[in-house]
Amino acid sequence: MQNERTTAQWRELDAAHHLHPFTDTESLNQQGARVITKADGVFLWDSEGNKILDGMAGLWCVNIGYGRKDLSDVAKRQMDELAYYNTFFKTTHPAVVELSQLLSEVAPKGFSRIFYTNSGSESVDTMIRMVRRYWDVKGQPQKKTLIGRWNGYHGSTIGGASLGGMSYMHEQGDLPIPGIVHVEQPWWYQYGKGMTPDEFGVVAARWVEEKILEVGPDKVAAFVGEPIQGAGGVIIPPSTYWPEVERICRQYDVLLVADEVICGFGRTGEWFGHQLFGFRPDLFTTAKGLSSGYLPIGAVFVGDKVAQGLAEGGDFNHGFTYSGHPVAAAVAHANVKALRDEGIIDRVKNDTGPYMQRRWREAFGGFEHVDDVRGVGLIQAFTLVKNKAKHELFPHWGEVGTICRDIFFRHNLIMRACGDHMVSAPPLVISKAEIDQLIGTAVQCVEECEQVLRERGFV
Ligand code: PXG
Repeated sequence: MQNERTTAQWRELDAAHHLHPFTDTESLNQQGARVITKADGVFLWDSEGNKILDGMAGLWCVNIGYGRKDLSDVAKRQMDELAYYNTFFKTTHPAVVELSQLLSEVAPKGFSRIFYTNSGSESVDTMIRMVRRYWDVKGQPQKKTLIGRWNGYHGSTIGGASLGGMSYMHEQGDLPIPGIVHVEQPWWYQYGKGMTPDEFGVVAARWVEEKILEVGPDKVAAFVGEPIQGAGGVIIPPSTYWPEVERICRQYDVLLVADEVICGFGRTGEWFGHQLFGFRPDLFTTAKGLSSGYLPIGAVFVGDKVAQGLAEGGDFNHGFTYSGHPVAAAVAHANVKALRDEGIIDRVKNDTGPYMQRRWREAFGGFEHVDDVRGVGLIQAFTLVKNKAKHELFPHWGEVGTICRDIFFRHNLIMRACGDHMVSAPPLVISKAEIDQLIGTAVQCVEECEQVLRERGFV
């Protein structure tokens, strides 16, 4: 289809009719969007024939890599057999049953029940309704408040955007909704001055306790966090943080929720990010890597305690037309099975992940304006800073990141700027040679970026 029109025509029609997410429409339309036409493995091609290394796995989701014909074959077979049926009124279908069994096998023990959605945002909104319903059933209907974190990201629906801590989202549309409050993120580099990371981890966890006490433990339903904040710029909490948060949640009878939309399905080298940090959530939300982005599907993994509580309440009046969609479920099943049976997640943990992390630190540790070089598995980042010794950031957060991101783009490497954090999360099937290529190009780009910063008087 893409060959029927020229790039200029695609751009013109896109500008005329397509509203893009998180985009200043006028400025995009002046520039024209980049038209992506095909993909294979870790590479994309645009309509001009450029081959682009996708250092972001799409939007942190194409864990299995592009171009897996076995997944498209499964989709076709399922569409031919049963393209759609719902799971509302006492019906089910083989695709959703098979997927549910497989997910309960790859999940930690005690997560044997799964509720389906179509996206991460819907998973988060589903989770919000579940935890509130849980406390209703338990006879504590006043326990309604959820605690999220500043700079956390939980999606774009009204619930997800409220729970997330992106103030530029809250500013549009009177968010957060009532019953959602935030605590500061566990970002040692910025907030942990004078403390070791481990000391800071405990201090940051105690912010959760302070908020619980401020709201009143009898009113707090849940604390929700990404094991590693993704869209917030790959903020990896110190190892002391999550165990202390878990202890606090147990002490005050507050449900603990991990948002695994980015960390889930192997990104950190574990199946789920909470396993890396050694804590046990009561529920966790997923999407993205569940189907590697081949079709939209999300899932909430409900721990036994909450599943039991919800069951005691009879009907849970929530669900989507496409909850457990057969084609999405069949593709997710094939994807998860391949992640497991082809040893893709094991490789991230034991081989390509450690290789990436070693090379990443060697490559970026020496730059004058790059600091906090960090990562685990195949999620990594560094921060562009004005002064390393003082941990001093640039004054207009995001300005330098955008300059750097545009340089990457020109060099046909996709990395994401989250403010001045430069982040990468490639498909989990990336080879060592491709990691070398990614890092080689990125180093060139950062050299160019530092040069531009000097020329333009930023440093
Ligand atoms: N939770 C987390 C942790 C996420 O990262 C969502 C929920 C929402 O998922 P959906 O499928 O509704 O988008 C996300 C999504 C970025 C970026 O620019 C990150 C996300 C989505 C879009 C862009 O880093 N994460």
